[in-house]
Amino acid sequence: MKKIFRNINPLTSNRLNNIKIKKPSYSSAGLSSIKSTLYHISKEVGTIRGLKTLSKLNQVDGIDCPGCAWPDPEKGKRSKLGEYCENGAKAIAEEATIKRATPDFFKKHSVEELSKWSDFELGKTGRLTRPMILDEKKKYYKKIKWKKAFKIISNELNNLKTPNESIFYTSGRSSNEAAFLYGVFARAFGTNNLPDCSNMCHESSGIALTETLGIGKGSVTLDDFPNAEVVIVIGQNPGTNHPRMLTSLEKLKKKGGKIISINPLKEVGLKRFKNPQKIIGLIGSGTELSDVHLQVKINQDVPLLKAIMKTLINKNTNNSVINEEFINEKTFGFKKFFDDIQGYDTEDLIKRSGVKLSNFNKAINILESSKKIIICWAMGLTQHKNGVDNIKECVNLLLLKGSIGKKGAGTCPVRGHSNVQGDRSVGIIHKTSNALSKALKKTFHFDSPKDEGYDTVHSIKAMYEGKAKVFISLGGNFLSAASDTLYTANALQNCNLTVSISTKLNRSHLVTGKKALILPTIGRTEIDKSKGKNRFVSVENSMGRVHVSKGTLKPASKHLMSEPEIISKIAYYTLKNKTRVKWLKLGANYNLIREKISKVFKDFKDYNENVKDSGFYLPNNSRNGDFSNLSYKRAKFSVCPLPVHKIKKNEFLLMSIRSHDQFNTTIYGLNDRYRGVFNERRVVFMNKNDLKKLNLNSLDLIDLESIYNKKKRIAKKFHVVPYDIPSQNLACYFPEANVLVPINQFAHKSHTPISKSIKVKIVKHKLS
Ligand SMILES: Nc1nc2c(c(=O)[nH]1)N[C@H]1C(S)=C(S)[C@@H](COP(=O)(O)OP(=O)(O)OC[C@H]3O[C@@H](n4cnc5c(=O)[nH]c(N)nc54)[C@H](O)[C@@H]3O)O[C@H]1N2
Ligand SMILES: Nc1nc2c(c(=O)[nH]1)N[C@H]1C(S)=C(S)[C@@H](COP(=O)(O)OP(=O)(O)OC[C@H]3O[C@@H](n4cnc5c(=O)[nH]c(N)nc54)[C@H](O)[C@@H]3O)O[C@H]1N2
Ligand code: SF4
Ligand SMILES: [Mo]
Repeated sequence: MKKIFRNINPLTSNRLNNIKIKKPSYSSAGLSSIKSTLYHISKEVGTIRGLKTLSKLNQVDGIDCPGCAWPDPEKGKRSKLGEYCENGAKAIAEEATIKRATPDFFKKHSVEELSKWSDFELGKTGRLTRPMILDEKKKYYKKIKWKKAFKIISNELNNLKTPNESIFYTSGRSSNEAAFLYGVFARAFGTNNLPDCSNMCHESSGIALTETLGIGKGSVTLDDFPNAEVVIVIGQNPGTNHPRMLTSLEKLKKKGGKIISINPLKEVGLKRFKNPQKIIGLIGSGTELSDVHLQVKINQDVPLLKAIMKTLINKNTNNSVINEEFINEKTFGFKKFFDDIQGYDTEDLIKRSGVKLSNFNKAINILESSKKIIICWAMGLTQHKNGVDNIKECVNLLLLKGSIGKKGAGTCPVRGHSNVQGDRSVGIIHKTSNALSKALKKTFHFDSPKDEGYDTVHSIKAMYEGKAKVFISLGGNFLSAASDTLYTANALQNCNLTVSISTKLNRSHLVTGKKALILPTIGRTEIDKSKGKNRFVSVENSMGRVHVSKGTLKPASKHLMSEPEIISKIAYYTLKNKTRVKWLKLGANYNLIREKISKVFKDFKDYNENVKDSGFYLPNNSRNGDFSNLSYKRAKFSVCPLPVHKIKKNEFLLMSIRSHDQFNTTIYGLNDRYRGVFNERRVVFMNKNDLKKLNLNSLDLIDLESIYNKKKRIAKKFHVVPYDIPSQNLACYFPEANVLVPINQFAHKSHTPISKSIKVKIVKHKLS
C-alpha cells in the first residue's frame, strides 16, 4: 500500500466514548421516536423553524424527504399529523441545521486536524457556505471564487490525455434535473465513467430483475400492501431504514395479512410497531408485525429459499400450492429450475440456513395457501458475492406462486437514497445503450462514447493505477462509502484534482487529490431561486413515481449554487462551444432540462406537464405482468448455486449494517436505540456462545482482521456486545467496517462490494 500524503487519517476515528448497553427494545416508533424527533430538530434547526419545515415534508408540492426512497401515499391519503418518520426528521435536522462551516472555520482547522475528528464531529460542523480550495501541498482549505473554481476544473479536464481519465460519481440525493445534466455533460465530454452509489447498493437487484422480469425496478406500489396476503421482508431493516414502511405493514396486518421476516437479527422494527401518527399507536401496545421470524445465517438465504420452494413443490398434489397455469403461460426455464432443485436435500438446505424447523414449517403453512405475495428486500441480499442470485431466487419463489403482475403481489426492492432510482432513470449509468446514444445525438447533436466506463470499484482501481486523474462527485462521501478504505484513500490521492459538490463536510473532503475543491450546494429543504423566480426539482421514489420537490427554507448561505447550475457551469467552462448544448440556459431553467429529458427518454413524455400535482408513474412492464420484452416473451426462472464460505473454526462472517442514528456515512448520533446500544459506534454484535468460546466478556475490546489473498486488513477497537445473532456471524456498523472489505471482493455481475459477508478473525485488542 502506498503512503498517505499529508498526515491524514482516512479511517473512522477509533476514539472510544462511554458505551452503555441495554436489552433491545420491545417495540419500534411510538413515543420514543417522537422524543428523538424533537430532540434532533430543536438542537439543530430550532423548534419552530424545524416543525414548520417538517409540516411540508412529503406533502404534495412540498419537500421530498432527503432520507430514504420510500414512497408517499396518494394525494388526499397523507397524514395531517405529518407524513414523515423519526429518521426523516433527522435527515431534515442534518440539512437544515443552523450551524455553518465557514471559511473562518477552515482557517482554524487544517485538513490533517479535521481528519482526526470522528464522522459525527465532522457532520456537526454545519453547512458549507463557500467554494473552497485545497491547493497542492497546502494543509488548509481557503475560499475561492466560483469562476476560478470552474476554470481550475475545466483546465484539469482539458489537460487530460483522454476524457476517460476523468470520473463522474453520483450519490442518490441529487435531483433528476441535476443527474440528467451531469450524465449529458460526462458523455459530451467523452466518457462513460459514471459510477454511482447504486453500484454499492441495489445494483444486484437491477441486474437480477432485468434478466428475469425485464425491468430493473420493483413492481409493487403502496396500494399493493393492504391487498397482499403475505409480505416477506428479507435482508432489510425497515424500522430504521424505511420507517414509514411499517405503516404499510400495519395496514396489511389489520386486513389479516401475514408477515414473514428473514434476517440473522430479530430487528425490533419487524417485531412490534407503535404508529406515531395515531394516538392509539402512542398509548397502546402497538401492532405485532412479523408472524414468523426465520433467523437465517448470514448469506444462507439461497438454501433457505430453495428449501421453501422444494417443500412447496412437493406439497403441490392438487395444483393448489404452486401456480402451474402461470408457470406454463408466463414463464420459461421452469423445467431446468425444477430438475435442479430436485437435486437438493431439503433437510440439508434447512440445516445450512440455520433456521429452526418449527419456524420453517410455520412459514410453509403461511405460504402454501397464499396466492398474493410481496417480497421486500434491501442490502442484506444485494451486498454478497452472490447478490444477484439472492434476488433471482426471490423472483423464482414469486414466479412459482404466480405472484407477479397482479394486485397485492410482486417485487419490492426497497431503495436507499431518496433519488437513487431517478438518477438511473435519467441516465446515470457507466455505459451508453444504443438507444440512449441515438436519443442524445438527436437531441444534443453529439456522439456519445462507445466504450463501457468504470463503475465504483473499477473507478477506484483506475485511480489507484493512475489511469484516472480527475474525480468529481455529485454528492456523497466516496472515500467512506466505498470498500477497502485505505486502498480507496490511495486511489483518491493519486488524482490531480478531486471535486466534491456537497452540502456538508465529510471525510472525502480531507483525503483528496493533489488539489481539491469543495463546491457548496443548496439542499432539498431550501428555496431554489433564479432571477427572482422559484424553481423546483423532481425525483423518483422506490415505486417509480416521479414527483416535485420544492424547498421552503432560506439557503444556508447566499454564496451557494444549485446542483444543476454548478454542473452547467462546469460543462460550459470545459466545453465552451465544442458542443451545441446550451449549458447555461439549461442550468438556469429546469423546465428546459425537463423538456430535454422528455426528448431523450420516452417514458418521461410531457414531463413538465405530468410532474405537476402529485406526479406520474413511469411505465412498468412487470407490474402489468407483461414480459414481452424478454426472450421467449416470458419471465425467467433461474438456477442459482449455493453460496460457499469456507469458514474455519476461529473465523466469522461479518455484516456491516446501519445503526438507528446514521444515514450512510452521515452520523446523526451515537445511539442504536432499538438494538440497545448507547453512546458508541465501535461495537461488534456477537453470539454469547462465541463470546464464551473466545473467553471474552461483554464489552471487552477486540480488533477485527480480514485476510484475503494473504493480505491482512485491520479495524481496531470494538466493544463486543452479546446479541441474538447466529453463531459465527457478527455485525458491526458501516463505515467503520469498510476498511476490511478488499477492493476485489464484490458481487458477480453487479460488482457490489461484499459488505454483508466479510470473512474475519477476532483478535483481543492490545491497549497501546
Ligand atoms: N435511517 C436511515 N435510513 C436509511 C439509510 C441509513 O443509513 N439510515 N440508508 C439508506 C440506504 S442508501 C439504503 S441502501 C437502505 C439500506 O437499508 P437496509 O438494507 O435495511 O440497511 P442495512 O442496515 O444495511 O441492513 C440490512 C439488513 O439486512 C440484514 N442482513 C445482513 N446480511 C443478511 C443476509 O445475509 N441475509 C438476510 N436475510 N439478512 C441479512 C441485517 O441484519 C439488516 O437487518 O436504507 C436507506 N435508508
Ligand atoms: N460496508 C458498507 N459499505 C457501504 C454500505 C454498507 O451497507 N456497508 N452501503 C452502501 C450503500 S447502500 C450506499 S447507497 C453507499 C452510500 O454512499 P454515498 O451516497 O456516497 O454516501 P452518503 O453517506 O449517503 O453521502 C453523504 C454526503 O452527501 C452530501 N450530501 C448530502 N445531501 C446532499 C445534497 O443534497 N446534494 C449534494 N450535492 N450533496 C449532498 C453530504 O456532503 C454528505 O456528507 O454506501 C455504500 N457503502
Ligand atoms: S420513511 Fe424514508 S422517506 Fe419517509 S420520512 Fe422516513 S426517511 Fe423520509
Ligand atoms: Mo444505498
